[in-house]
Amino acid sequence: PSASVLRIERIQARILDIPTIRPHKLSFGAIQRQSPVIVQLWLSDGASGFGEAATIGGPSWNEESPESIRHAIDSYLAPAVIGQDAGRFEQLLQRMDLACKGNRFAKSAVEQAAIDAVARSLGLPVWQLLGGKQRESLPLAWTLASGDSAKDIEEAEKMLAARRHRIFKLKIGARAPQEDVAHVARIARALDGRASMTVDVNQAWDGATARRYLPEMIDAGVGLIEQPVAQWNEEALRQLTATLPHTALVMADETVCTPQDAMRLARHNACHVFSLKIAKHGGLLRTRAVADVARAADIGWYGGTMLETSVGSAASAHVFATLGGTHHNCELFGPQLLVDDIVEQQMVLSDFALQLPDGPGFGLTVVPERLDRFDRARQGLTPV
Ligand code: MUC
Ligand code: MG
Repeated sequence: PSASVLRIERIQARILDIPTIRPHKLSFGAIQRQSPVIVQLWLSDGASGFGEAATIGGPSWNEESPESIRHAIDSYLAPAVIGQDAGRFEQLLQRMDLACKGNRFAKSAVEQAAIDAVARSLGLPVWQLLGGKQRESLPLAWTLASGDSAKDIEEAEKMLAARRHRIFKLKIGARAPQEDVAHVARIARALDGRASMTVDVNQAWDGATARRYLPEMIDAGVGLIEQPVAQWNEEALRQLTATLPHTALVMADETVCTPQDAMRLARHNACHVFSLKIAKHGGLLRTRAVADVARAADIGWYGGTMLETSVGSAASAHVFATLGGTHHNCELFGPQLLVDDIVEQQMVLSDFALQLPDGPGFGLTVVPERLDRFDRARQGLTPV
């Protein structure tokens, strides 16, 4: 073996608990804290890198939870990659796939940490290792999810005045659909053409409800509709994509995880846009694979989030910056929804857009004391 090979020496995964600045209400429940799993990975030359896997509400967004992620890493994924050449990213993914089915969030955190570590060791930004950047910034959406129209309008006005966000995603699906229509219409009227609006139903509706109520939301001004029906309900997604007014686009989120999911959706013309998320795809390389299917199928992409800290958000920003094709903005606002962060300096937000960091690795510096402060084992908290 060549002396320049960077071997993986050690991997540590810890669960942090960080409160949100306000309750964040989704169709399946409200969250008041995030519990990201932060992975640190050390190389034989002494360099180290970080990765992150965050879920929303334990295992209620999909099957993985902070506890399952840490368990998969400690018991199966770390043993599969320790001692291996960290720079062979695809081979690391294959070894992890052999050792462990599914568990893509967990694999994503390990892959991120390996890529960050190798990039730092080489003194290069991660976007450089992924093929080079095509953009310096990404327009950044904010999610209005207090559950209260007046509070949401006040929050949106503040964001507009501060020139932070003019794209708003509304979380709906918890209440009766008529109430959601009224809520969306109130916000749309108040913002009156000054912002664009997305609704995310997080799988709450059946096909009939979606067909009945989405046209009213589109009339009110909604331009992007995210995961209106259950993850499995591709037939309803397809019908909506074919029949809704052309002023709105249908976006798959929970339904599009693997490149094979992407192929199936593309073959059936089941959506206009994929929400890309490094966690659900299983890392940065798989995110690029899903984005490649999107581009080949004339499907657009949106830079999605699982409400990560700055570590996972920067990892996402790096891969999103390398993508071509039609993009529909990003929502990497996790750091702003949390009361505190684990890095020295967050990514810069200016003029309604997130600016891509340029330093080595993901371009941010993790503060070890902050990891300690939020570490679940030290805080003595229990799962959500
Ligand atoms: C989701 O399903 O998109 C992203 C933003 C937000 O508010 O919730 C998430 C999850
Ligand atoms: Mg979503």
